[in-house]
Amino acid sequence: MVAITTCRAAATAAFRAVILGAPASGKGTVSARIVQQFKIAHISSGDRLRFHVTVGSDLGREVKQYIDGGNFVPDNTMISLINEEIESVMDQNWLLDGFPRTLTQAERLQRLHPINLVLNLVVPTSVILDRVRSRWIHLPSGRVYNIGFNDPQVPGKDDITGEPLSQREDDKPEVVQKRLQDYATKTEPVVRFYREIGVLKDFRGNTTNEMWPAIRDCVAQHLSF
Ligand code: G5P
Ligand code: MG
Repeated sequence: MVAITTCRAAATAAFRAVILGAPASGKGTVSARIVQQFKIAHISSGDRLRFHVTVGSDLGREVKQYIDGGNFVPDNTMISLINEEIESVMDQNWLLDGFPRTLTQAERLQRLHPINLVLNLVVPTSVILDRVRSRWIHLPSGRVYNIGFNDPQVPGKDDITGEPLSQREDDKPEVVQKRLQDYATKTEPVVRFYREIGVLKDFRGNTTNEMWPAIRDCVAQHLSF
């Protein structure tokens, strides 16, 4: 399957982007490439939440049960966390990953910080189920590996720090099924919301590598405006 899209740049001053896609569709992987190539700020809601869980903050204690069970964290908690994160990078171009994922979150975000580009990753479910089985992450940084796709240099260790890698509680098969169902019922309305506004671009494929050239060109075109 080949990535297809046309990406027309919007006449906007700053890059205010969102990357959408089902669990394990490659949002984090694509975001890392965008950050590396275009030097923009990246805010991953899942990485921020897992960081709070790891350091044992009040927020981390509050959200751990939701994340481990594959349930959405309440909208108000998410909106205030992400709004704070956005405020800290308002002088830069930024990309949100994992937020918004309910219509309430999307509408609130659009009022606070209007989004002008949404990259929508569409990857078949069978591919996603294969990926989560082989995913390993470095919890403190959010760096992500996949056995056979982007292996760590030393098995089980993070490339940068040498610290141990772990598997996510919510990558257990039964939890992944629930996350995929929630995506279909609660996040597909967000896809429709952005499509109606006219800022959404679809990228379809089985691998990140085949989708990447079209995504890269789209971001470059948007940034050059
Ligand atoms: P997250 O962390 O936002 P998800 O479910 O949206 O979780 P996830 O699982 O982080 O998304 P991803 O970022 O889309 O997936 O994908 P990825 O990590 O880049 O890639 C998946 C794997 O595939 C990796 O191992 C990668 O190396 C590999 N891979 C990538 N491309 C390829 C390829 O081409 N080939 C192969 N073979 N492998 C590849 O949210 C987690 C939880 O936090 C809460 C919820 O509880 C949520 O479940 N949460 C929120 N709750 C409410 N509202 C919000 N806005 C929330 N945000 C987070
Ligand atoms: Mg991710």
